[in-house]
Amino acid sequence: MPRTIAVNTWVWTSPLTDAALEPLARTAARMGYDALELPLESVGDWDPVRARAVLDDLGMGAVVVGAMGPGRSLLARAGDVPATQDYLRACLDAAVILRSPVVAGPFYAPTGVTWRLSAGERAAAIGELRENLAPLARDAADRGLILAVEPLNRYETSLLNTVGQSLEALEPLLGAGVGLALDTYHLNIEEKHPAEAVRAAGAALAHVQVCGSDRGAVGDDHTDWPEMLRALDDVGYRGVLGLESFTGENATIAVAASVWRPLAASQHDLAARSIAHLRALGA
Ligand code: LER
Repeated sequence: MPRTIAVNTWVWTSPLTDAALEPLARTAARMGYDALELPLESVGDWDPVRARAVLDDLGMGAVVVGAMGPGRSLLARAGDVPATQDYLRACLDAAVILRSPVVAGPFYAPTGVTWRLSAGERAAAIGELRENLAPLARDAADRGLILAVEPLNRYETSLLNTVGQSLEALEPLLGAGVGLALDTYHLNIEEKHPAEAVRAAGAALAHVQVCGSDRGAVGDDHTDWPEMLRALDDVGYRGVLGLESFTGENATIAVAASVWRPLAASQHDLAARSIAHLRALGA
C-alpha cells in the first residue's frame, strides 16, 4: 500500500497565501504528491475553506503546520503564551476544515531562539510546557486531532532536541491529543541512529517530515532511506510523509532554517527528485 506523501508549500513560498495555494497544489499534484503541508504563519494568510475546495478538486489531502515565529511560545520567557494558545486553537480549527489528521510543529518556543538551561531550569520549563500544552491537548482530542510536537536541532531550540527528551517531556500528555512530529533533518543532526529514534518514538509518532540531510532532495544525501522506511514500518506508522524544505528567498524561514544556498538545481527539482526517490523505494 503506497504511503501518503505530501510536500510543504515552504519549498516554494513563504508566507503561503490564497493566491499561491492553488498553483502550488496543481504543481504538487502533477508531480504525484498526494497531499500538501500547509503552514499557517499568520491566521488569515489563507482561507481553510477555500484551500479545502482546491484540494478536493485535485483529490489531495492536507496537513496543517504551525509556525513558531518570533514571540510565539508556550514558555513565558520566550513569548506570549495566551496569544500562542489562541493561535494553536486557530490551527486546530483549520485542521478540522481541511481534514488534516494532525497539526505539526515545534510547539514550545520560537524557532531559532536558544538559551542556556541548568537542570533545574529545564525541569521548570518542562513543567510550564506541560501546563500550557494541556488545555490545547484537550482541544485537539475533542476535535479528534493530534498536536504533533516536533523536536528541533540544537541550533534552533534549547528545549527538545531528541526523541528521548521529547518522550520524557510530553509523557503525561501523549496519546490524548499529543504526539510527536519527527523530521529526518533534525534526526540526522541530533540522534546517534535516526531509524532507532523512530523506533523509540513508536506509537507516539504522529507525523513525519522528510528531506535530505542538507535539507535538499530525499535520496541525494547520506540518509539510509530504506532503513528509515523499515523503521516506520516497524512502528506501524501509516501517516503522511511530508517533504519539508525551504526557499532561501524568504527572510523569516530562511534565517530560522539557515538556508544560505540553493539545495538543489531548483525548488521544483528538489520536490520532484524527492518523491521519485521515495516511490522508487516503494513508499
Ligand atoms: C520547522 O518545522 C523546522 O523544521 C525548522 O527547521 C524550521 O526552521
